[in-house]
Amino acid sequence: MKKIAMITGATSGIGKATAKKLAQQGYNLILTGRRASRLEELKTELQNLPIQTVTLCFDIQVTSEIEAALKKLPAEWLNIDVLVNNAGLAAGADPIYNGLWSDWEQMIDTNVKGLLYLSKLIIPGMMERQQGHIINVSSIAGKETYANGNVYCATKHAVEAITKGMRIDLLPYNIKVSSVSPGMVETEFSIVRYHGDKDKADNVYKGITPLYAEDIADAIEFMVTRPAHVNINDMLIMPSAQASAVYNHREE
Ligand code: NDP
Ligand code: 8X3
Repeated sequence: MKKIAMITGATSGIGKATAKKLAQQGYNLILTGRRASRLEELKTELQNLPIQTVTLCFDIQVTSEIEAALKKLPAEWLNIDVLVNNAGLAAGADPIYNGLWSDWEQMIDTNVKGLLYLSKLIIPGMMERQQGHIINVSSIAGKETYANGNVYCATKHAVEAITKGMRIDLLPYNIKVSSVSPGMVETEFSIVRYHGDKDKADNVYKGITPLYAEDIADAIEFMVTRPAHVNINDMLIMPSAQASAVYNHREE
């Protein structure tokens, strides 16, 4: 019987790259995101591999959407072995006195509340089966705070605390809890952060070789392929040209 991995935010970036890696590892996949056409494209891309893929289209900010999507899953698909809580975003990069309520709400509702809602629905099945692995995608922003990062950093600091809390509470149930904490990864992240301003987004990676989504997918693949007695608590992964959230070395 193949293992099942659910990956949130699989329509782009780290989630999409992780889906491809775990497909190569032989996992059956539940792929989620809001953009249905992207989910279907990825499903088609994976169709030649000897795995099965189910797509669930929902906004992780909306509990009723999550519940309705999970209700559509056939019972055997509810035996989720690996949950990768990846869906997330930064919205805006403004000093605290200029931030938009709507950006703050979107980040908190997605990165914190969405991760919690979905996890709460998946964890009981893992507890019943006494088996599971949850991987939360955090960030260097979960460990450091930088200018204009205020609320995004707060959400990722929350992810760090939730990860540690989950690990403690799920200890008796043989459920591993890990996090992966990347520095700069070139995905759609900065385009989303700057509300579609491609020039601003390109500037983020100017003069630097950033991480690519596949680098983080590699780390997640490593985590899920450790023996049963080994848990990788956290991996902090940076581009070689980035020493911290604020120190970068850029070529002219
Ligand atoms: P992308 O923008 O490329 O991907 C984000 C994914 O999250 C998309 O698949 C998107 O799907 C999904 N998503 C966003 N909002 C929602 C929502 N409301 N409901 C459901 N799905 C949602 O960025 P990344 O791949 O870079 O980001 C993935 C994770 O990695 C995020 O948690 C981010 O904070 C974290 N991270 C990113 C870093 C970077 O530099 N890129 C560094 C450190 C951490 P859709 O729009 O289709 O709903
Ligand atoms: C995304 C990376 O540097 O914007 O989490 O915090 S950063």
